[in-house]
Amino acid sequence: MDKITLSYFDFDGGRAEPTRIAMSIAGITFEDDRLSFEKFREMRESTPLNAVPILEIKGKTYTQNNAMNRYFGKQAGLYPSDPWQAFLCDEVLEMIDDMSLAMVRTFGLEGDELVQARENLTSGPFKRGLQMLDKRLEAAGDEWFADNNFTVADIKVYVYVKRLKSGGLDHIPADYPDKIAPRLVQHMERVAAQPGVVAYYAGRGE
Ligand SMILES: N[C@@H](CCC(=O)N[C@@H](CS)C(=O)NCC(=O)O)C(=O)O
Repeated sequence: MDKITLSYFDFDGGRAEPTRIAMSIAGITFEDDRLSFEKFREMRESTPLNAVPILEIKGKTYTQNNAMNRYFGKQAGLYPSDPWQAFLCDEVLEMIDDMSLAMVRTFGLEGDELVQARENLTSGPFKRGLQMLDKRLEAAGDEWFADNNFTVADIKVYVYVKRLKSGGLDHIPADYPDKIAPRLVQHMERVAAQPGVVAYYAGRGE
């Protein structure tokens, strides 16, 4: 089999973690190339869009995390075949990307500016986004986001809510998701207990 390398920052979150999990569930062997920020700065200009994640297959480099999620999600049985259910899955994938972008715009801020920017997020786009996801989950049957099945949309929301609940993001209290969207916290625990997710983290020695 051709060597596959997924390059992204060295943490269990962000735009590559759902792809790592989907690839693991699909049983695909890949090099999990984890970059320090310094290493990324060095190689940034050599990447196609000056950004990661990037995927290398047969010496060619590919971009766009949700394309990766769909591609490996299909191989893992984690992507709906029904077009409407696929749309519901995609809507969730893109919503999380929008929220990630809003968060990234606050990186590098400090002091009062950071406090204000994070408060704007938690009272604005994050609140709206989490509440909408909470409603979507309820409408889908309160278990999975699409297809009445565990899909890449569930993995994407799981990774994001886990990050919000980590307490590692300044001025976003760890109980923020519990207050805004309690269904998503229960959902996070449901996803964490999925055998494929348990096996992925066990395989990483966690
Ligand atoms: N649309 C791209 C966005 C990729 C992206 O913006 N990645 C961020 C990290 S999550 C990045 O590499 N930022 C570095 C920079 O802009 O210098 C995707 O979906 O993969």
